[in-house]
Amino acid sequence: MASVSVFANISQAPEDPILGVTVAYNKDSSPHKLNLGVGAYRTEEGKPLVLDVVRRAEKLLVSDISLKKEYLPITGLADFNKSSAKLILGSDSPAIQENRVATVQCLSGTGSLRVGAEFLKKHYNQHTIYIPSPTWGNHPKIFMMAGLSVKTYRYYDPATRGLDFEGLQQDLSAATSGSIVLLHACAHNPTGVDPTLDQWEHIRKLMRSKGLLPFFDSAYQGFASGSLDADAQSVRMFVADGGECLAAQSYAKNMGLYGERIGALSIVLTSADVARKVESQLKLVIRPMYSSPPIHGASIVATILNDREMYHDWTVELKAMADRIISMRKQLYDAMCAKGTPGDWSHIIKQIGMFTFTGLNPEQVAFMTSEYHVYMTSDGRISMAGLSSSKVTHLSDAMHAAVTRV
Ligand code: KET
Repeated sequence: MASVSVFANISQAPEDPILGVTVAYNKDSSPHKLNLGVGAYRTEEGKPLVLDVVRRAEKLLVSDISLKKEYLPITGLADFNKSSAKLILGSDSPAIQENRVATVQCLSGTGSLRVGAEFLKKHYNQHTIYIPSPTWGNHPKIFMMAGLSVKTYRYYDPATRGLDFEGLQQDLSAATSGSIVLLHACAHNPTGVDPTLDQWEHIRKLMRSKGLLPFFDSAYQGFASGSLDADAQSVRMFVADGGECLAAQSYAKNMGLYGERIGALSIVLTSADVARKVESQLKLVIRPMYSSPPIHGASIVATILNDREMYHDWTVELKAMADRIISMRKQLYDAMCAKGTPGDWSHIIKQIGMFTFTGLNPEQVAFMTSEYHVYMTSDGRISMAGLSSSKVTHLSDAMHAAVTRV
């Protein structure tokens, strides 16, 4: 047999800008190494966390011998879909009561975005999607791979380290009518900057007046404010006006179910008749991609969402995660102030959600990694959820050195 591969000319692909940070971290043998790359929650001891309520749900599932491992329907577990729609739209949502929502279980947030994108490419008359600048690095790739054309709208102003509300409004006003607009439901990644409710209302009016189609990415519900309802307000404002929208939900972060790959896509429509037809078409999108979704994660989520006591216990654990992140912000900010590091670091406590968008440049990030074994994405984003009290001094030392020496 010939020893030359038919793939001999293939080129080595670069690591993923976010998940590749963990690959590099794993190769580092330093005892001081710190992974602030991927947005994954760690305890004060720096350990991954499986929520207590998730363990309880899993015990119930394992001991229930009536449960089978049969294929789920193409659309997923019905109980899961219903509860997921209620979680994002509100339990009293008229759209749900009127059967105007088509919900399908998907492979976490990413899979939900991809299924939504494939559906839009096939059935929507506009193929341009506007995403914020900056945004989660996988967004442009997901939408491009689905065949949509990706444009950006201004979102973040580095000068104020806040929302570029003027730029956002100008860009959305200039968008072709009917275009799709990707919106982060809360806890914008990577900037940690969200519009106020008042600004959301302006965005809603502007988008509706131009017939722009909202596609919400909700990967951090509960992580921005600690409240599931407060973090869904942006989506609910758009649904309350009776108009249509899409929402991709992930349970990776808020239930700590990262590797279970569990999420949902909901499409809110104007009538039950259209919702039924949309659901039938979503099945045709899903079936040739992965046939039907996995059962375990959906069963965990459905168990928790459908049991009053477990649901309550989840909200308590979620709030505790959100609070620990807020406490990390305060500790890091205090440490930077105590050192007198040049610059204004108040954005560390003003930004919300899992990340701080530090403003550090790629050279400073590279320096922190090589000299201090601190791993983070090259855009200067740090996952506050990966930090713990015992590591704050190390991180602030690294940041101080980067700012004063690079
Ligand atoms: N949307 C946003 C905004 C997001 O930050 C992530 C994940 C996802 C969707 C998808 O998550 P999923 O695990 O498919 O439910 N973000 C983190 C992890 C990653 O990049 O995959 C991150 O930014 O670190």
